[in-house]
Amino acid sequence: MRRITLSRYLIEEQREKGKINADLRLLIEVVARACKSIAIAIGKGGLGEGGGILGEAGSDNVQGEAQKKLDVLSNEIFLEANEWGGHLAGMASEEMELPHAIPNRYPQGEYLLLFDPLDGSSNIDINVSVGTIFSVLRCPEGADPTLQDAFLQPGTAQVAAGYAVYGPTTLLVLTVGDGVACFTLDREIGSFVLTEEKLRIPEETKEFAINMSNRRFWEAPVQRYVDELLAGKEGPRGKDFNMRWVASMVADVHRIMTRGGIFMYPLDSKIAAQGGKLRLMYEANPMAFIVEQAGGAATTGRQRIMDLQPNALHQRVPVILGSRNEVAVVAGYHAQD
Ligand code: AHM
Ligand code: MG
Repeated sequence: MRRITLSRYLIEEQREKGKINADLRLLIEVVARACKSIAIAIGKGGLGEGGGILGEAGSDNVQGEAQKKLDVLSNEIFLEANEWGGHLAGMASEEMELPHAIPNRYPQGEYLLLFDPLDGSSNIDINVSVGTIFSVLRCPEGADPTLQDAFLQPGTAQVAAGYAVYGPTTLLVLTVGDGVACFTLDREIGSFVLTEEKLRIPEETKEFAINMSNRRFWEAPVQRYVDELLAGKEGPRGKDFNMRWVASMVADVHRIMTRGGIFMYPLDSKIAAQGGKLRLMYEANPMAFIVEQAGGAATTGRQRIMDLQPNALHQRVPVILGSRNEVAVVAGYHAQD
């Protein structure tokens, strides 16, 4: 069997398909290398001095959430890896209030990189899958990449997006707008190797993912939709549904990429003032790009996620994504509301 490493895949996307240029190829390779370093750090767990890299960092991030040592470390790994290559104009991270300027001593490139270095970090201490999510935009001509305005582009402007899942195996799932490919980290040779060339999300599903403890705070269309799923065979949907919730978006989305399903973090009255739970630029947009490239759909309930015009770097939005037909049912209930 032909063994295709990430490097070879990217070279083919560049040379044969003309989908990416050399700078974007370098960018993705550097991101993949950073993900490998994060995978190694996570694998060390509680080993080492002072309980290793598990536990609290003793600081809060820009959203006022307590940071874990691994949140801080993963963020540093991403910044350091991506500063010097000359492919980036700037970076923005879920963990930092403001965009990170590329130091003057390095050349600047045309791309902007946005990332959530360690998503689902409340799962670190219980040894459940966590992940990294990233999104790539072009820096608009004349824009200042040290200011957030340069980054406030709709999801449709993304040129690449991906996530790494740090689970029993480390996976990298990637789109450059040419379908979605999945790579598995071969730990013996230290390379990501192509294991799935064109991921497709089944249009139909019998599985849903939502944090049910928020049920009483949801809006009416989401309550109606989930109630109908729970009613099973005897209800209006006429079939039984199964529920899964890892509470790690990357793990939940990866399950949907693999066997279908619908993932929802809708608006609820507790978080209405902040617009939702998940971040548009670091979570919703990259996942929406990946899901759509695999034949699925992603909406806030009222609007396609990738069409949203962002108004702030750390903006939060409702997220409903996955198997296309199920997402259409929920969007339909919102339209009737
Ligand atoms: P984080 O970026 O602070 O880790 O938060 C995002 C995570 C998602 O991975 C996950 O889907 C969600 O928060 C879980 O939320 P909850 O704990 O409310 O179920
Ligand atoms: Mg996150």
